[in-house]
Amino acid sequence: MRKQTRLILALDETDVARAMAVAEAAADQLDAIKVNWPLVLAGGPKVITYLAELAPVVCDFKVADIPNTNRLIAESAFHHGASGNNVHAITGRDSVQAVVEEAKGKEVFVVTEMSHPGGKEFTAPAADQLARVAVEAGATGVIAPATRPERIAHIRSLIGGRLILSPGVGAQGGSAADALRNGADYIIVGRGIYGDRDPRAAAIRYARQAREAL
Ligand code: OMP
Repeated sequence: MRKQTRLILALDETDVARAMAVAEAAADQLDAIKVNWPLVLAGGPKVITYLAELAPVVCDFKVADIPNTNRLIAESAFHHGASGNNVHAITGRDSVQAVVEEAKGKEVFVVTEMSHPGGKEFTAPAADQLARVAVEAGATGVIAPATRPERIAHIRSLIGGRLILSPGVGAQGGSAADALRNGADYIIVGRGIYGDRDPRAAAIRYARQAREAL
């Protein structure tokens, strides 16, 4: 993905026409667009192909299955135009490895500690191991929580120069500046942009916050 604005839009808008309008309005402020099940279930996989014409698309399907099933999901996402996929490592190193192999040089991000309150329950205690699996499996980077920026700094210390994508800015209470200053490469913002009455203005605002933090 690009590394210009450091802003990734989480396009979880389920009104497909509005989602496309938001993406078009905000595209020049974005380094990537992340799509998750809500939009893909609403609009079908062709939304990946369409959005990929506007910006690099990361599929956030949080793939978490046996290696063969993971590989099949990743293959389809890449086939439809994704430049990256994310994956849970809780299912084990071989499951992550299968996606890295299928990516053939495209991007793979491993979810570590999750940003919501429940993320503290199971993912936080396992975060160090999950981050190590990301490194050992050759993933591009990890997902780490803007809601707990000190955890971004800790995870950074485990993964060296790999990328950190950080969700939880805006609606979940995290700050762009804190995430980036603690080692995130990108902030991920969903409702803070697509939920705004003026998504383009919101994207400009988050991109400015990112620029001023660096
Ligand atoms: P907002 O809370 O609306 O900004 O959206 C955050 C986006 O990041 C959603 O698409 C979530 O599914 C995703 N996400 C998290 O919020 N927390 C995580 O720990 C991991 C992710 C993710 O993997 O992207």
